[in-house]
Amino acid sequence: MAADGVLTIVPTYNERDNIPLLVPRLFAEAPESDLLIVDDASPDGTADLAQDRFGNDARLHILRRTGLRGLGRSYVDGYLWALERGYGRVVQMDADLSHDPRHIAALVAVSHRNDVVLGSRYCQGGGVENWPRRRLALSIFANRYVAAVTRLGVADATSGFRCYTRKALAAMDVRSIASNGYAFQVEMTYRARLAGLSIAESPIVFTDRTLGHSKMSKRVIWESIWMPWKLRFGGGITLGSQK
Ligand SMILES: Nc1nc2c(ncn2[C@@H]2O[C@H](COP(=O)(O)OP(=O)(O)OP(=O)(O)O)[C@@H](O)[C@H]2O)c(=O)[nH]1
Ligand SMILES: [Mg+2]
Repeated sequence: MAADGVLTIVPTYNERDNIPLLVPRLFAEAPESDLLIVDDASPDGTADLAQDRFGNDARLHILRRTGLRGLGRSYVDGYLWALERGYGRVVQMDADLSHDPRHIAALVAVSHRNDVVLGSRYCQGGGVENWPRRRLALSIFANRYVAAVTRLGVADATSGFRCYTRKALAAMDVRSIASNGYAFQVEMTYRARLAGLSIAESPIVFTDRTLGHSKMSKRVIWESIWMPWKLRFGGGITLGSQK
C-alpha cells in the first residue's frame, strides 16, 4: 500500500449474495483502492466466502468482529484499522449494491480539495433508483428533519457512501461515537463541522437492494429521530485529537 493509499471499508452482516458481485466490481472500478470488509460474524458465512473467493487478491483485508454486533462500531473499528496502517483516505460504502463503485473515483478526486466528501443523492446529478415511494419519502423527510434540527447545511447527511481524509478521521475522535444506524452518519457529519473540516457533496445514484435483507430496525429509526436533537442541544461532544 502506498503511503497515501485509499482504503474502501465495507461493513457486512449476512451479505453472501452480494459480496461475490460487489468485490470484482469494486476492484475493477477502483483498482488503486484496498478493500476492508468489516464482518460482524455473519451467520451466513459472508467473511469465509469473501476469503475463499477473493483471498488471493492482496488488496482484500477482512476484519472479523466478535461480541456485540453494530454498524457504528464496525465503521469505527474500520477507521482505526485504516489510521493504524497509514492510509491517506477512507471510502465507505454498503455491501448491498445500493452504492455503485463507479462513484468512488469522483469521491476520492473531490477529497483532494475537501476533508470530507458525502456521496449525495440529493444534490445536482444525484438520485435514487428503484426505491418504493414510501422509502424515498422517508429518506427525504429524514434529511430535511436532520437539516432543520442540526443546521449542518448539507443535503444528504444520512448517506453511508462517503470519503474521509486521514486528517478528518484523526480530528473527529471517532472512538467516542455512540450512534449506530443512520444517526451514525449524521453524528460523523456533525463532528466534521465541529472540527472545522471542509465538507463537500458529490452526486451518487443510489439503487435499492435486490439481494439479501435490510437490517434497518425500529431502534435505528428511533435513534435517528432523537440523535439530531442530542447533537444540537446536549451532545457534549468534545473532540480530542487522536493521531
Ligand atoms: N458489520 C456490520 N455490518 C452491518 C450491520 N448492520 C448492517 N450492516 C451492513 O451495513 C450496510 C447497510 O445495511 P443495510 O441493511 O443495507 O441498511 P440500509 O441500507 O440502511 O437499509 P436498506 O435500504 O433497507 O438496504 C450493509 O452492507 C450491511 O451488510 C452490523 O451490525 N454490522
Ligand atoms: Mg442497504
